[in-house]
Amino acid sequence: MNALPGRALSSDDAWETPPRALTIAGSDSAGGAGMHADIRAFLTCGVHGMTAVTAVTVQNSLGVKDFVEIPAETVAAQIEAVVTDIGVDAAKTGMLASAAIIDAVAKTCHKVGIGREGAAPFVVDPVAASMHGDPLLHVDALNALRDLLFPMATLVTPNLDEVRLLTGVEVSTRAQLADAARAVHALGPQWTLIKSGHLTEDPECVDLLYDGTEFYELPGARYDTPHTHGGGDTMASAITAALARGAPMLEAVRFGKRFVQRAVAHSYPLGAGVGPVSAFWRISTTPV
Ligand code: PXL
Repeated sequence: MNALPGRALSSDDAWETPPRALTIAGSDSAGGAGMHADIRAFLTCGVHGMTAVTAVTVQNSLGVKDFVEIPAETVAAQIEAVVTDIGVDAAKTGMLASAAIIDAVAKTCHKVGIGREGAAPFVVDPVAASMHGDPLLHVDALNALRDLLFPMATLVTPNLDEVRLLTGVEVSTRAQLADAARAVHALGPQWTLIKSGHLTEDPECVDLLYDGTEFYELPGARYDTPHTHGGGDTMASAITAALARGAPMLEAVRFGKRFVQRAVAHSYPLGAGVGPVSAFWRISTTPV
C-alpha cells in the first residue's frame, strides 16, 4: 500500500534533487484544500512542490467568504520563473478563478512544455466550487476551461458536479459514469478520470478512468465522514506526484486513489464545519 510508483528515494539519494511538481492553484486560509493540500501531498509523496498562486481565498471550515484573484500576468510569470530555472516533471491545476487566468495558464504552459505537446504531464482538476457550494470559478470561465485547457491535459479529474457543468451530462448511478467519461473525453484530454464521490447512495466509491478506448474501474471503499475537504485536490496531487516520479498513467491513478482513500480514512474535524482529509497517514506524528 505504501509503495509509490516511480523511482525510489533512499538514503543514498539524500543529496539528489527529488522529482519536481508544480501546482497552479488557489490558497485556502484554513489550510485544508487548494495549494496547501497539494503541497502536503507532494511532500508526502517525496516530490519537491512548487506553486503558481492564482487566487487567495478567505475561508474557514464553514466556507469561502471571499477571494481575490492574482493578476493573470503574475500567474504566468510564476510558472515561467520556476520552470525555466528549476524545471518540472509534472504539473496540475486547481482553482483558476477566471477566464483571463486560464488563458494565461494555457499560453504559458504551452510555451514552457507542460501538457500534451510538451514533456511534462499536465493534470487538470477543473475546480468550480467548494464543497459548501461557494463558487471558485466565474461562470464565464467554463468555456475557457473546456476550450483552452482540456485539449492540453494529459488527465482531467472532474467530480460529478463538474461533469454536469462542463458537459450537461447528469450522473446518478454507477452505470452512467461511462457516459460522463465519453462526454468529457470528447473535450480533448488524453485521459479522463470521473470521480464518483458524489454518488452517496452507492455503498462503494468506484471511479472510472478512460483513455478513449478502454475503461478502467477503480474500486474503493466509501467512508462515513463529513470531513472530506480537499479530497479532490489531494487525489489529483498524489497522481501528479506519481507522474512526476515517472509512473505510467494507470499506475499513477491507482496510486492516487489509494492515497486519497487513506487520507479520507484519516480525515479529522477542524473548526465548527468541515474538516480536511489528511496526508498525516504517510508521516510519523510521534513527537521528536
Ligand atoms: O477543493 C477545491 C478547492 C480548491 N482550491 C481552493 C479551495 C477549494 C475548496 O474550498 O478553497 C483554494
